[in-house]
Amino acid sequence: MKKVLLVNCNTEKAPYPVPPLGLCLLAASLEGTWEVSIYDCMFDEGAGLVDRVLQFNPDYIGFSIRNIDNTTPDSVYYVDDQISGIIRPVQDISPAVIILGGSGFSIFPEELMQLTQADYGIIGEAESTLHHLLALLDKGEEVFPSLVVLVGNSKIRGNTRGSYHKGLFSGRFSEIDLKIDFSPYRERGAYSVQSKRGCSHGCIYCTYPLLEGTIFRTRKPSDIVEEIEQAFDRVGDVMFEFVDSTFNDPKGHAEEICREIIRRKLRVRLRTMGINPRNSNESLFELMMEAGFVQIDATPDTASARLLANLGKGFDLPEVQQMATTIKKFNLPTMWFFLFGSPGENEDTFNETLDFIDTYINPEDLVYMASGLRVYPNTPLEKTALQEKLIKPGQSLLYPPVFYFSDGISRERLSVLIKEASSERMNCIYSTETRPPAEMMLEAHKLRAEKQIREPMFRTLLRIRKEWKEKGLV
Ligand code: B12
Repeated sequence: MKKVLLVNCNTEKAPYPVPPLGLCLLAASLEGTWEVSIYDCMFDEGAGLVDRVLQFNPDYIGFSIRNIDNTTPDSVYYVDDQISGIIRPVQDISPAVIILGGSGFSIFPEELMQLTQADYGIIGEAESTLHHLLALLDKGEEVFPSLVVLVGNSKIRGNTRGSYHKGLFSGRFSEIDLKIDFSPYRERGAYSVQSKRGCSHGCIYCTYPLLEGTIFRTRKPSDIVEEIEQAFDRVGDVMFEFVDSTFNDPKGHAEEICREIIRRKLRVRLRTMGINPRNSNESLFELMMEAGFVQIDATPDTASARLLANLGKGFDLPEVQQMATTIKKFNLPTMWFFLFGSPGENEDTFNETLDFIDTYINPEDLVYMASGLRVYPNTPLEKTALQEKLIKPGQSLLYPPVFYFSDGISRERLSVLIKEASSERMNCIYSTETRPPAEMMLEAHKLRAEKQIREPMFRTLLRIRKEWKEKGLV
């Protein structure tokens, strides 16, 4: 049996370390046909990787490139370190066939093929494509031309980008904790679960439809909950996190998942990223609370009716207001995300969003305020950036990253306004404040341990921040 080593190149620990769900799913789809092993660089930055390669002697090595940069104008750029610290040292000592993939790779495949000189790359989800590619390589066959594969020298062969996003994905269980050492993720991280793929929304800056396809492809709620139950039986009390583009799309699926969790009487803690205001109502939140949701993210980006339309969010202001009212009513801990500077932003629209924050958001909830929209290839925002001559035709957007700012308000003025707003409001954080100070973190851990506090960390931190501000300590 030939051997495959899958390498997680991601070492970013903020806002918390995320386990390599995609690699675990790939391993699940290859096991049985190949001997598969995963090397996770998250906690040793790849220090033991070369030794592992020498010992395991794989025929194929797949590198997962998830993060390119942290998408803020004062960017952290991850690519150079991943190439020089992780990929290159392996290429120097191993004759194995090198294959790239992952979400970051899929956004910038041509550039990353060129920078790494890898043998193959697969754009997008890869369970069946990687299986197919390895089978052909095993047989020494010429690579099937309709595969979504990039062949060396960044020449694209049979690039059918997007067309493979139609069928259901295999939906195998990731069994993350059986494939990697999950223990370091337990404390701050979460056990990732995917309930669907695809996103049929059209937010102008977003890569999700390009990465996952534009059609929601849902897994059976009973499978999803079975996966959670089995993982819970093995790992015990840990936060389970849905990593879907939006949790409550298509309408009704999230409700079915919650009902299944309730039916099985699981006592799990759950959190999720995006909730679509359009499909949210009191009965959804009631079910989510009963199922075990202890934290959600809300990402309307703006509370200006005009900007919601400009951004192509697919929901309107009354729907955001109604969702916020429901969240407050249920006191469901929520991290809110606002993104300033989008097309049409000016001081009036900025103030509309601030009014919304003051009127609708629970002051115990965190409001994250960022500015500047990262321009990604093949998005509507890229077209706008071209029309407005922010970028040139053919310009690579990998590095340096390009950020879009509305010409209705200067970047500097926006920064001043956000700074003011976040210093006047205890729960608002400017995105440049990436991590809480170490002493505050320590205090929060102490308090939580002493008082057995189970609320989300951000609420504890916000309380300490408020106390310290009142005492003039920050
Ligand atoms: C959920 C999510 C989060 C959650 C993660 C929660 C969790 N428990 O995992 C949170 C909110 C915490 C988060 C944080 C961040 N995220 Co995020 N996140 C996502 C999201 C929506 C889904 C990721 C996911 O789990 N997908 C499901 C798995 C199954 O898919 P996958 O990993 O992509 O794997 C498949 C394929 O890529 C491929 N594949 C993967 N590896 C390999 C390897 C090989 C060899 C091959 C052939 C194929 C292959 O096959 C897999 C199976 O089909 C993506 C966008 C998206 N729609 O993909 C952004 C995304 C990955 N995040 C992104 C970023 C930037 C970040 C942050 C840096 C943001 C910040 N400023 O803090 C942080 C970094 C966190 C960290 N520690 O690394 C970017 C990365 C690209 C970029 N611009 O750099 C993305 C793509 C969004 C975007 N802006 O375009 N994120």
